[in-house]
Amino acid sequence: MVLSEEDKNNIKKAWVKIGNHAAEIGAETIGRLFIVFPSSKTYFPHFNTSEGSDQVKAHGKKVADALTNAASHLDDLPVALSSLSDLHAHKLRVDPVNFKFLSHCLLVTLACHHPADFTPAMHASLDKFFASVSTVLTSKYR
Ligand code: HNI
Repeated sequence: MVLSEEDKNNIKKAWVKIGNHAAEIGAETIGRLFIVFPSSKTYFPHFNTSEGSDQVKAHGKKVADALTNAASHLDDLPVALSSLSDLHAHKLRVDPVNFKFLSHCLLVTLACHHPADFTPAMHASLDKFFASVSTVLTSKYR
C-alpha cells in the first residue's frame, strides 16, 4: 500500500481535526467493534466489553494513541509500529480479519463525528492509512 502525498496530507488533516478527542473516537470504535463484530470479543475474555465500560474506554485510548503516533510517522510505519507488531503477531495472535473489522469501525466513527470533512477523498486516504497500519501489525505472523 503506497500512501500518496495527498493521502498523507489528508491523514494529517484528519488527525488535527480529531485533536484532543482521539480517546473518545477510540472508545466509540472499540465499542462498535464488539457490537458489530462480536467474534472480536474472543481476544478480550478478561474485559468488560460493554459499550462505555472503563476497559473499553482505556483500550480505545491506547489504540487511538497508537494511531496518532502512526499518523506522525507515515514514512516509517514499520519502525514506528514495530513493537506493536510483535505484540499482535507473536503474543496476541489476532486473526488478521479482525483488523478489517476494526478499520471499518474506525471509518464509521470518524464519518459520524466529522461528516463534513469525510469526503470520498478523505475516506479513501483514511482507509489506506488503516490498511497500512493493519499490514504492519499483521506482518510478523509468518
Ligand atoms: Ni490491539 C493491545 C493497538 C488492532 C486486540 N493494541 C493493544 C495496545 C495497543 C494496540 C496500543 C496496547 C499495547 C500495550 O499495552 O503495550 N490494536 C492496536 C492498533 C490496532 C489494533 C493500532 C489496529 C489499528 N488489536 C487490534 C485488533 C484486535 C486487537 C484488530 C483484535 C480484535 N490489542 C488487542 C488485545 C490487546 C491489544 C487483545 C491486549 C489488551 C489488554 O489490555 O489486555
